[in-house]
Amino acid sequence: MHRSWSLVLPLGLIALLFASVAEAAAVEHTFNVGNLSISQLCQPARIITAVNGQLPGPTIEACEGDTVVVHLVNESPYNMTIHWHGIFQRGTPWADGPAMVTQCPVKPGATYTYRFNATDQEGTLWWHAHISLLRATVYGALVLRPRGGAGAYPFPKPHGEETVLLGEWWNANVHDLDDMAFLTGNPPRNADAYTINGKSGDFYNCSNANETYRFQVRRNETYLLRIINAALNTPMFFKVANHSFTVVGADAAYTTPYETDVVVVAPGQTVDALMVAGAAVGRYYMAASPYDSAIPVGPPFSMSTATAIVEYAGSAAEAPPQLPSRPEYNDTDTAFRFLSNLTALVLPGKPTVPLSVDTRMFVTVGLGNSDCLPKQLLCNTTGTRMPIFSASMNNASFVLPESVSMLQAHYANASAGVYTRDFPDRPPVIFDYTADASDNATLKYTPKSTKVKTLRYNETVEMVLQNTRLIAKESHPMHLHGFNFFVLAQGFGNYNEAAAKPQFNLVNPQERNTVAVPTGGWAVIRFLANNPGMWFMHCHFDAHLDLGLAMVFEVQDGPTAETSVPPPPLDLPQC
Ligand SMILES: *[C@@H]1O[C@H](CO)[C@@H](O)[C@H](O)[C@H]1NC(C)=O
Ligand SMILES: *[C@@H]1O[C@H](CO)[C@@H](O)[C@H](O)[C@H]1NC(C)=O
Ligand SMILES: *[C@@H]1O[C@H](CO)[C@@H](O)[C@H](O)[C@H]1NC(C)=O
Ligand SMILES: *[C@@H]1O[C@H](CO)[C@@H](O)[C@H](O)[C@H]1NC(C)=O
Ligand SMILES: *[C@@H]1O[C@H](CO)[C@@H](O)[C@H](O)[C@H]1NC(C)=O
Ligand SMILES: *[C@@H]1O[C@H](CO)[C@@H](O)[C@H](O)[C@H]1NC(C)=O
Ligand SMILES: *[C@@H]1O[C@H](CO)[C@@H](O)[C@H](O)[C@H]1NC(C)=O
Ligand SMILES: *[C@@H]1O[C@H](CO)[C@@H](O)[C@H](O)[C@H]1NC(C)=O
Ligand SMILES: *[C@@H]1O[C@H](CO)[C@@H](O)[C@H](O)[C@H]1NC(C)=O
Ligand SMILES: *[C@@H]1O[C@H](CO)[C@@H](O)[C@H](O)[C@H]1NC(C)=O
Ligand SMILES: *[C@@H]1O[C@H](CO)[C@@H](O)[C@H](O)[C@H]1NC(C)=O
Ligand SMILES: *[C@@H]1O[C@H](CO)[C@@H](O)[C@H](O)[C@H]1NC(C)=O
Ligand SMILES: [Cu+2]
Repeated sequence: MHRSWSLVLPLGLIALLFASVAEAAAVEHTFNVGNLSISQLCQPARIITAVNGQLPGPTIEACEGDTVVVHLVNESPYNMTIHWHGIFQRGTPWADGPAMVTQCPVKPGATYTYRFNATDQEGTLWWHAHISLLRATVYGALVLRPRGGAGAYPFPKPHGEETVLLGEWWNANVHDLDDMAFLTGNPPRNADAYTINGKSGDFYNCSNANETYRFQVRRNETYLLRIINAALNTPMFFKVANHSFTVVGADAAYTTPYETDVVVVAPGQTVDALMVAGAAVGRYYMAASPYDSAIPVGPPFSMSTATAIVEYAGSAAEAPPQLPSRPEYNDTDTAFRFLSNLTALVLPGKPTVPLSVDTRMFVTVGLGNSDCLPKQLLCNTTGTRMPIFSASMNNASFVLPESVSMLQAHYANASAGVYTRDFPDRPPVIFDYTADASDNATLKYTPKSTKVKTLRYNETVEMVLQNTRLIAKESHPMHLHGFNFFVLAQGFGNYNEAAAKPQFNLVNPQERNTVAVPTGGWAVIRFLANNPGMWFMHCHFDAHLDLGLAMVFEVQDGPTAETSVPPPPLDLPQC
């Protein structure tokens, strides 16, 4: 069975027509990635890289269990890969997408077909480029509805649904920014604007009506907002003036309904929230404003606010919208209250938190310094070892291999020269991770390497993620490919097992693919390694990923063909 419906008909109509179809279907798209000329913020038109001429790119709509097929046609001048963020890719590790981890890039002029099943997940995910900084403009939503359609949600069926993609915009070529960042050894500069569905809204120096996204509602109806943080480096506070939300999902896992008037969403995360259009008929701003958790303060960032307009049917077209109050940029209390209070909606047949643990890891995450690389300018001009800005997990600063992808090396049983199996379970030195006095040159120094942690099929892993004060504390959004994990507990300061264990939620911990480790704090996660392959774990700030805040889990094959890495697809790009 093979229906290319999504290419032909409006998706909303499709969802209605096929809501009662119970069998799995194929959802097929062609993604032409190429140049798009676009004018934003009253700048002269510039050329960006985009899918099918759209910013954000097309939404993929599927039902749980469907097969998703996406033909990537690279018409851009850059190497390209696409990651299906949050999809488990069980049995399809070659379709995960991170460049040089599971595949070599798709070169300009080349094609690659991603094929995977959206099994055992419902809710909101997304897709994005996983190479250079190109995800700044190459991204879109991936919506997974229950088999039975919108009537089968574990909450009352909303009257309407809306995807709300939060992003960042640069008045620059982001690929060049990435190259420059590498050459200078500094992170790329911060964004010029935040965006909602690609548009920055009414509060930038140059704004016009066509740069503000509008969302039409009818009074007293309920809407499901699928909020996705696609920004490269900025966690966001999200509010709608005079409206509150009931959170019902996060990272495509249902949550216990949680009432709030502010949603907090870190890069890589999604939140599904119901909003009742229960205010007076009128116009209200949706606002996305930054949460900057760096202590002491990091590089300057834009304190601006992206807005869109929630417009009630019957409101006077030009009535000035209400603007919500926004949390301060450094409001860690509000961020922590939201992020730590979510719990899973426990449903029959859904996986629950593993109660026994095979492998325990304690992993520091943070910034540091490394020696510059020969290709970098500092080394080049001085000819000596100069420190460059860096980041690491357990003091190992990750670099991607260049000759072959890690999954190809794994499959060919040829890891030599590509990666080593010595990612440590503990940091090399135990110190006061979060104290200002710990920010010394010895502790900051971190060597570059390509280390993996090897797991047996079906091992259960508990990982404590501990942020450090090296250079700055910061809430790093840690994303794991190939799995969801359960978040058992979170807190501030140095992790203290004796104090933390009694607080572990082993009943209904939130299930996620990305956890924002509290700034200067820790989070405890558990997952079941039931998915053979090479799975990237990394900070979802692109600025930190490039600096090496990453590692890879190598999960060995299980006993059967279904539990083993299959042969690569014939069109897998070669380096
Ligand atoms: C795309 O834009 C780049 C400039 O950013 C240009 O060099 C290239 O020729 C363009 N490619 C196509 C196919 O138009
Ligand atoms: C994906 O789903 C199809 C149709 O249900 C099935 O034939 C195929 O084996 C599945 N693939 C994997 C890798 O599970
Ligand atoms: C608007 O321009 C002023 C002056 O150039 C600048 O200080 C301010 O940050 C800008 N605001 C936004 C939202 O870009
Ligand atoms: C957006 O509006 C401005 C004037 O406000 C106009 O010059 C421009 O062409 C419009 N752009 C699009 C894409 O409609
Ligand atoms: C919305 O609900 C309120 C309170 O229940 C009611 O007074 C009002 O008439 C309703 N408005 C519409 C447009 O249905
Ligand atoms: C919206 O809320 C603000 C306070 O946050 C209040 O001043 C205003 O009157 C409200 N507007 C409406 C239309 O309810
Ligand atoms: C947030 O920053 C402001 C200054 O911008 C400062 O006055 C305030 O104390 C800070 N709040 C916290 C919780 O650090
Ligand atoms: C959420 O967490 C905070 C601690 O950060 C706690 O004070 C609060 O009571 C919790 N519950 C709700 C519903 O916010
Ligand atoms: C400096 O860069 C140039 C051009 O990339 C290269 O030819 C030269 O070998 C580099 N020098 C050092 C010391 O790495
Ligand atoms: C840095 O911290 C380490 C570990 O606490 C300590 O051994 C070392 O003496 C410190 N170095 C300096 C220069 O303070
Ligand atoms: C892996 O674990 C799952 C459940 O946790 C179990 O159903 C399955 O039999 C296990 N497989 C192997 C090979 O251990
Ligand atoms: C594209 O990727 C290939 C490896 O597949 C690499 O050799 C080449 O340098 C890359 N090109 C660019 C422009 O990064
Ligand atoms: Cu980070």
